Amino acid sequence: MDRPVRVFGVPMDLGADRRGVDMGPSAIRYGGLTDELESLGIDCEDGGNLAVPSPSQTDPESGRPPDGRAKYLAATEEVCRRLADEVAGAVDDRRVPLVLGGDHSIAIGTVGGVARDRDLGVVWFDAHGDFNTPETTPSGNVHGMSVAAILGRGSFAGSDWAEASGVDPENVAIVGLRSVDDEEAAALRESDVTAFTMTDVDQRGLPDVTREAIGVAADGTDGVHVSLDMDFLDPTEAPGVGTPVRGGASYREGHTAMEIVSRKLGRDLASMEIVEVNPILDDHNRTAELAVELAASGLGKRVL
Ligand code: HAR
Ligand code: MN
Ligand code: MN
Ligand code: MN
Repeated sequence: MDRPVRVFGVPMDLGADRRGVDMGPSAIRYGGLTDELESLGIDCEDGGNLAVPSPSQTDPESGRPPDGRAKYLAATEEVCRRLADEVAGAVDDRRVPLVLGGDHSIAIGTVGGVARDRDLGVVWFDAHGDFNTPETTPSGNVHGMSVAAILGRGSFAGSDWAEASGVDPENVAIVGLRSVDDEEAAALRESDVTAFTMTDVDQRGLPDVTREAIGVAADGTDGVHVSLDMDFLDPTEAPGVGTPVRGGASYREGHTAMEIVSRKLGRDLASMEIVEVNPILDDHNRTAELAVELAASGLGKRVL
């Protein structure tokens, strides 16, 4: 890739039940992210970590919507606002933001920042739909609501921090689904979001599905954000995630998806984020090292 990158770490675990994802940015950096990208000739600057309050210092009920549940919502909002500002700053400096999680709630901030100056499409690789709202969530965990928040669904409607202006559901595609709650599934079906399950991947093959997802996100937009939840991959390859689900993408499929992202999007790749790495549950930093490999593939690494 010929554009410079700015990396941000967001040690966020307020949106997930398990502590440990807050250490994801460290593990991915330790896995050699900057060196790997520099070896590809990418100008890679580290913008450091955002400050994230600890759950023990934070009131989980603060910001709770009247008819729903969303733990640590006020604190999550505050972090996402700051992240959106940082990400928008990178875009102003003509750097591609590469955001490291942390749990997937941070996507609300990343997308909010990147979507500020353009019509943005989103490709979301995930085992989960992240399409719950405070009204439908079975857990109260905001990382299971980030797509709904970005689109301003449920009680996220009208909240400027969550509803990233410019993102249309017609330009959002999710790939890799295999764990979706009942009400969440109904909401996804009636929405204009394009959703590919692992059954679609089995039947059509990942390259075909990935190309269609990118087409959906790029259609009529000024750029595409790629959000990679590491639980998109099968737990045999990515054991260090908070909520592993069997039946995910293989090691090669992970690379193939990212290679297609890089080839097909080219300069339309607006930003990338890699989330849900949990080093406490990992096997010798294997998941973080895979995150580094996938970032490299997504940013243009080729075998030949
Ligand atoms: N659907 C469940 C919930 O909303 C779990 C989803 C969260 N897990 C993730 N997100 N890692 O991708 O609570
Ligand atoms: Mn997710
Ligand atoms: Mn997930
Ligand atoms: Mn639009």
